[in-house]
Amino acid sequence: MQKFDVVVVGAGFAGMYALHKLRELGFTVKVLEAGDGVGGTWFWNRYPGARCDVNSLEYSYQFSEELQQEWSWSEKYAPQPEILDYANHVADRFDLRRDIQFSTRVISMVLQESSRWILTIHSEEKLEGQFCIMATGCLSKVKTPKFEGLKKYKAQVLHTGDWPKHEVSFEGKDVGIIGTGSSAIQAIPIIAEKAKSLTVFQRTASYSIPAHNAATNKEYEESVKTDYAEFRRGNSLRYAALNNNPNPVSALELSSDERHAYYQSRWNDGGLSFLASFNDIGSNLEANKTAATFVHSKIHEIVKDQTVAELLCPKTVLGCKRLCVDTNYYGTFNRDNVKLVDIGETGIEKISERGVIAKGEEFSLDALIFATGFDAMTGALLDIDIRGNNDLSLKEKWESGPKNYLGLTISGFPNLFTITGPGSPSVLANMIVAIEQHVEWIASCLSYLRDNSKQRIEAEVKAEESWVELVNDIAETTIYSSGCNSWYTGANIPGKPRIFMPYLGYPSYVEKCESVAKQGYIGFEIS
Ligand code: N01
Repeated sequence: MQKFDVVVVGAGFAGMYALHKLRELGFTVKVLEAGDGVGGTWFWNRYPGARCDVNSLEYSYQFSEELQQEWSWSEKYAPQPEILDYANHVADRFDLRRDIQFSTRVISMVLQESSRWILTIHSEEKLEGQFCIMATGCLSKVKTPKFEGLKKYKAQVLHTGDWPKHEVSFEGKDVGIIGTGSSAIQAIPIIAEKAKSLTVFQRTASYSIPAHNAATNKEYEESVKTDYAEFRRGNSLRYAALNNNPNPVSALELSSDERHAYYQSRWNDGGLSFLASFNDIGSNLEANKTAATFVHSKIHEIVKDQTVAELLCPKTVLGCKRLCVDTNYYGTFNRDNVKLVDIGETGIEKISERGVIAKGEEFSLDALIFATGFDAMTGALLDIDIRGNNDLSLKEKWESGPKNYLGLTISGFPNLFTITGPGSPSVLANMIVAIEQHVEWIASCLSYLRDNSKQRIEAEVKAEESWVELVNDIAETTIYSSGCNSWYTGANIPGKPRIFMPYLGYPSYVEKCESVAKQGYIGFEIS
């Protein structure tokens, strides 16, 4: 059996950096990756229109000054193929592939008395690691609803989160898409241009802000690159580690005309910074309503058929489900070949041999796309049979929701780390920034253990309980506790325990992680 200091599961941006960083520190590392290439999210999500909605100059690694200086993004919001190229470039530039085993799915992980982990992969081959790092991603286990009749459906079935590598042609086809979250909102305008017809099955309308994507502004790029480190430092002090130009003013302080004008300027700028228009959109429902009303007015302005416009207007709290960013999403519903079927009240009845049955009608389709999202944050971890102290499985431990310490470690599962796990800023921060912070914290922790001749680290139950309470208490002060059915809370998966998973506020999170380390890893048992 091959033995390593560290086994990393996943070769997305988290696993790649973990490998680089730990190898640099002299640890022996093996990365196991289910796909046949690096890139994680950007490897699997190849649907038409997939792109990042964080500015490219921010959605990139900062650990290497040379890398961030030499790489140039072609657009403000990079398209999926370019992000995948970047991931491949990083893998080559830092010679990562020699320590990554591709096409390898981890089936189980069992803790030994020695506190080392034995991992079994699909071929039943086993590997041993003193430490394991789960870099399995927050949005990597796709969710396909179990619609009656799906198995009998004869034509093409696709999922945005597991899109084929080859180009899929929709030319001359009647296409259906289920879901109107971020993935669908990006795919719908592109598919509509190609397909004979596109039927969109919407259960809950989403708020979407125009991206106003454009070629990279070279002057801006140069100004950032003049002092990239300072640009990154400034971003790391912001709530979501994004350069989103937060306005420190309450939405309720302005007159309605002033507020509208301000929202309009943010709408013109485009993108996620719309959420930072005022300082209380995320915490005060009345303030939030002003933002929602503004977006509703834009939808009614863009969409010609006012009945369709009204159906596209979300009735939920803005930002409670993740805000979407689009290019011509609402405008696409003005096309003659696009039909909106609102299934909010009735759901999808079933799938027939020919297509979808909803609202008593059969929609005959040549291709059916699931844009139905993911079993987020915990799905990929619980897919592996992970067994810690006394053979306790992670599934049992998290039966009523994920519990961990710092979003990084789990009591009962020593020597195991989760990158961007539940209980950490992860999906509510710039993911790459959150990933680098986690990798660096873990790397320092492993170096500390090595320098002090220690073999084992485990979160204390008490520290874990306080952490879970803190994550929930913070969420309670925000609009996230307003009860919408978001994947942040597990509400998109039938039967999944509902608990708000991310930690809100990147800077305070980092402070806490650093303070724990400075105090000799307080809250951990080390031996
Ligand atoms: O998934 P989603 P996604 N019957 O869960 C519907 C990131 N991302 O893949 O809301 C009918 O958001 C569901 O309806 P409802 C980003 O963080 C980023 O789009 O549950 N419909 C919803 O409309 C994002 O949030 C980028 O009522 C069903 C949709 O399917 C996350 O990934 C791009 C259904 C799922 O939406 C996930 O986005 C893409 C059912 N049984 C994704 N089940 C960028 O960076 C589900 N739905 C731009």
